[in-house]
Amino acid sequence: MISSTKNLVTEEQRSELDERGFFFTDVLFTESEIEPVRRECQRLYRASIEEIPASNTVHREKQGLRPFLPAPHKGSEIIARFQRHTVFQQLTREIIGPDVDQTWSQGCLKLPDVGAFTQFPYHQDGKFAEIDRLDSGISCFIGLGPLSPENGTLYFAERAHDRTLPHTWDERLEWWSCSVDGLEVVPGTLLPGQMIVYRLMTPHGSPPNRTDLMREAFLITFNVPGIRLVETGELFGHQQPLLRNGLLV
Ligand SMILES: O=C(O)CCC(=O)C(=O)O
Repeated sequence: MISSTKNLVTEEQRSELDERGFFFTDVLFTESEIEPVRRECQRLYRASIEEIPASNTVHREKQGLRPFLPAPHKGSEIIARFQRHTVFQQLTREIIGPDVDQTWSQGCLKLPDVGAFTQFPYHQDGKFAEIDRLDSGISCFIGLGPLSPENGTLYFAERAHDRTLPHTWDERLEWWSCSVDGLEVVPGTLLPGQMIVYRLMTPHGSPPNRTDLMREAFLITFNVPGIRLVETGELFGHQQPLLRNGLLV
């Protein structure tokens, strides 16, 4: 249970975020909070496949195996409510400050693997979207079900979030890829309702799902308001206000 007077982030977790680029939380969401989000991600996943014309078999197959489910709050009131949960308010107030926007979110489902297509090469999110405030944001990778190396959970590379690593484009996986040789990597083994909080430049990637069951996770990113793309100066991401002056908007 989260109390508004006690800090959610311990001194040790704060140091880990600064030094390693990530920290693990306890289980912070109950089963009755996580299960509806899990079911909504499943519904949005099925709907996303139906939206692809039957003639586009390649796209349908890719979306079926390694779905891209951005901005799930737009299609689900339940997820929209979850994204404003007290845990996110308290966490971001303590790490980012009194003014916070939700800048990104996505359902992260991964089907039992075919052809090693369900892996994600190591990358830094700043490579996908170079924004002007890479230093102040955080992402939360949350277990909607159990997450393990076997089912393709995310791994995080330590102590590299203070620099930009060279990336190359992986044509087959359609993803940026960087080397983490020489870095310590840690698997995000999580229980449902537990999460890893990491910096936007923390290198992360995941192996294929080698189990017979779907891997179910959720990703949400927060930052100060008014984040812009460096190249164009355009506002970036969802721009969903969460906190102003420390209070829920
Ligand atoms: O779902 C995954 O395992 C990886 C997702 C990811 O790294 C990303 O979207 O940046």
